[in-house]
Amino acid sequence: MLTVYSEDHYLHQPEGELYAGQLVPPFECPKRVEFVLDRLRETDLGRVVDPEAFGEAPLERVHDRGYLDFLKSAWRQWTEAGYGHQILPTVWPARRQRLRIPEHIDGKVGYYALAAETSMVEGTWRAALSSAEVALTAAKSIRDGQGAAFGLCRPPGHHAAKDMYGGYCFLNNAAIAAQYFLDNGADRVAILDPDFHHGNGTQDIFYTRADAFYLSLHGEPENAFPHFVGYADEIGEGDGEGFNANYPMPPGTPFAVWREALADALERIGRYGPDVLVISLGVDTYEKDPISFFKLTQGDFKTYGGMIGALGLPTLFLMEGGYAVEDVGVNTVNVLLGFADQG
Ligand code: 5XA
Ligand code: ZN
Repeated sequence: MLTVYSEDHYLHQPEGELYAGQLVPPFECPKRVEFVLDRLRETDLGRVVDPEAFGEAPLERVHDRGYLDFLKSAWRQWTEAGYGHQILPTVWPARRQRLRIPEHIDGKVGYYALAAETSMVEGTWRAALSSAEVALTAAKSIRDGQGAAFGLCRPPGHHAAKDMYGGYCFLNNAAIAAQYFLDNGADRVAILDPDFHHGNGTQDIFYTRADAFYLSLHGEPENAFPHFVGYADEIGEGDGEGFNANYPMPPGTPFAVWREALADALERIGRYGPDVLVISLGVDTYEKDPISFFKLTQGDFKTYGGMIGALGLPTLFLMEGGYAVEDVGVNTVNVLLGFADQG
């Protein structure tokens, strides 16, 4: 299986993350990707190649132009205001306030941010753009006939909505890739999101559409980020009704329960009959993950990779979360190996 990877992710290294009342070293860090690369090489899964340039046109297919301009210029505006270190939101449009985009960078950051744990630095835009190009290059290889590919994306993407960043995400790599398939010959795409967190951004982007079926297995919003979305009764709207499926699960969920949800999701994907499947591959469902509460073991990742492979669909895997850093490589590659064994 081909892997696409860019060193540009090193440009995004915020100083700290707001977590549990303090600034801590970011959970979402370059080491995660280093462990995945090491494991890919150890297991000889396939070639690792650089991404191609795609420019901004594929991003504009799923994100607002004003949002993209904000991401591109945020660091300049931040430093022109006399600020430094890293961009952090401090104010939001709260209930009964106006949804107008303010002039001051503090207001703009609050307008476009959905959470405060996600800092931006000077290289964030370049890293996010390269991450999207990693996804697009892997998608292109599938469009050109490969059965599967892996985009080792960093930063991740599934929380990024049309016009919001947060949850460590800036550009929605899975949505950009799914739209790329639709713009290049596919009639229907399914996006399966087994990351521990609900992919609010992907849901947001495709919620009223029938050409992309989004299915997410995640920690229930009562107890897990992003907290205000991801309930089972969110089934899509308008033309999209019936093409959004959420499987929220409680703290302590073991693989035996989780795999039932996955089996149901896979069955629905099979009935939908997509031309291609995009997987938001987060491995923060792992029992040792420091910010999550499911109980999957290392072997479970291989098992569920095999379940996905049994569908027999062209499949694009894109890296999302996973923070038990030293085990992220084994867990991620286990999914790919399980898939390849079945494929
Ligand atoms: O999939 N999303 C993540 O792993 C990010 C969660 C951020 C929680 N503050
Ligand atoms: Zn996650």
